[in-house]
Amino acid sequence: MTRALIVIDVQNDFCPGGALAVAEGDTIVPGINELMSEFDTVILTQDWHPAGHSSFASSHDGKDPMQMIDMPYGPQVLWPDHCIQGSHGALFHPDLTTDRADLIIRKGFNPAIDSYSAFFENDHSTPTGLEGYLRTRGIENLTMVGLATDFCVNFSAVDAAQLGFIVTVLTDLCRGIDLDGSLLAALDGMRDAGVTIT
Ligand code: VGL
Ligand code: ZN
Repeated sequence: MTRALIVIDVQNDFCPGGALAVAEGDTIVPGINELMSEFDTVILTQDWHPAGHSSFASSHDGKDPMQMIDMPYGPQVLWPDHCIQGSHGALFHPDLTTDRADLIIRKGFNPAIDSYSAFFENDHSTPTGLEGYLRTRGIENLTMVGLATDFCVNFSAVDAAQLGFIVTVLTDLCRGIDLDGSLLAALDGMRDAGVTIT
């Protein structure tokens, strides 16, 4: 069975010193680089927002980062400005091996909708195209690593499992944000969706 490694959002803004830093986010980079040699196909995802994106607290009067807001597609956490297209923060961590990537999929570019998942925007219906890419290449088995465990890794893994892919998340090579218990909830949700967690 054809397998792919999907490396989620290992970008400067999610690493220490970045705008939405995940604790120890940078420590997973060497392990991810080593793991790439075990896969024929490596895919990277890149959070890629236009300035003024609707998921930024700064785009909403009187709102602070980490507050919730109701969007037409459901509840949405408001984030600090991060991963702005073309910015240093949106670049991959400088030590991440990017040469092995067959595909770099960018997400979150729609100003009105956030996109945690590599498969669908947060309306859970607008596709990114990744499903078609994988299916047309005959890839059925996915291993996911990266940032953040409880947001983009979680949403990507659950969507992939629901689409019928065989999904494993290697938690040693992920780090989480953990907002109000979101890390444990994400691990439970991924298991419930049929994702193998190691
Ligand atoms: C992410 C929050 C906002 C992630 C992206 O990569 O997990 N989290 N944008
Ligand atoms: Zn984002």
